[in-house]
Amino acid sequence: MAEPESFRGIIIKGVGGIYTVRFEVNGIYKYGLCAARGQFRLKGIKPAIGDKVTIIPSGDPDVEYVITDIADRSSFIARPPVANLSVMLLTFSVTEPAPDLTLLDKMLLVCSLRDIKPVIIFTKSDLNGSDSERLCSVYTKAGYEVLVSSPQKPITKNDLKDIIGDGIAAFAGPSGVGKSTLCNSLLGFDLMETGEVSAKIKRGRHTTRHVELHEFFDGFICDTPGFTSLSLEDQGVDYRDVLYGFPEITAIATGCRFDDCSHRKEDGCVVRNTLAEGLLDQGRYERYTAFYTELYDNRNNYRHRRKQ
Ligand SMILES: Nc1nc2c(ncn2[C@@H]2O[C@H](COP(=O)(O)OP(=O)(O)OP(=O)(O)O)[C@@H](O)[C@H]2O)c(=O)[nH]1
Ligand SMILES: [Mg+2]
Ligand SMILES: [Zn+2]
Repeated sequence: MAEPESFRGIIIKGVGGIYTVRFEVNGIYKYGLCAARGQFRLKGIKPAIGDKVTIIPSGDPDVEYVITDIADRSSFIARPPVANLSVMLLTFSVTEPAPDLTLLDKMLLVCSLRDIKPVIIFTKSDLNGSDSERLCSVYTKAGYEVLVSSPQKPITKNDLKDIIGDGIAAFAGPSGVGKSTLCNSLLGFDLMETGEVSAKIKRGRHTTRHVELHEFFDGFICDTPGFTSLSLEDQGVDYRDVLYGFPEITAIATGCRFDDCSHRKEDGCVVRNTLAEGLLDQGRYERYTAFYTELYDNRNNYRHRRKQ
């Protein structure tokens, strides 16, 4: 029997176990509804938005294809639930709600460990210009790419074109910071042609519930639901990895007297000297030590429990 015709594509949407896959036939994009083979469920694998998949015709006129293979993921984090993310647009408002910098720094750390490029977007700079400048300066000095957005000067497609390239980018951050507002305004040009713009704006005023990839130049962007907390322990972060989320501390730590200096209380610690001289942001340092201490203590609790 001849092998069935197969296509390789990407999952851009999933509703109730039916996935929309974009695939290419003779240089033209096609979109097909797909079911997943039962074998994935048996193996405990759930297809996710962003997954690169192989599909074959199913013979069912309603759901025309079946997903037969899911390629290994370059990254996957539960929040946002998108596979193969290459860029996280970490969106935080400078006020209303006040920025949760602990959450931001945790997400920067997780991005670094998962090889996802972080880009920080501070929104609502119209409501507090001085805080916006201060935050922008702290994170730029730490070595991150930072964009600032307001209704008067929103982020444009060109600001993100090269950053995203042919990758997948997701807006991620707390609820109410303006992720949907930004995502919709970036997609607005395309939507206006199809007359969907008013529907999109309406949805932007409501809490986002579902995730869908939208074509953006050669890549994709997606909006995601807001979230308020992230556990570094659940993300499998080790206390020895915390510095990966603090490149500005890593850069000066090479001068410390002890190779395994934790930069909390050791003698000859260049990091603490730099802090005392006012050349390191106090908040960033405090969050570094808080993450380190929490993960270090949890590790000890875990060992203790295991011994009993
Ligand atoms: N003043 C001001 N308001 C903004 C800005 N960006 C968004 N908003 C408003 O903030 C509110 C929340 O915006 P959304 O885009 O729905 O926020 P979200 O991050 O998508 O929220 P969730 O979907 O719940 O995660 C809306 O009323 C927006 O109009 C901004 O730059 N300045
Ligand atoms: Mg939203
Ligand atoms: Zn040190």
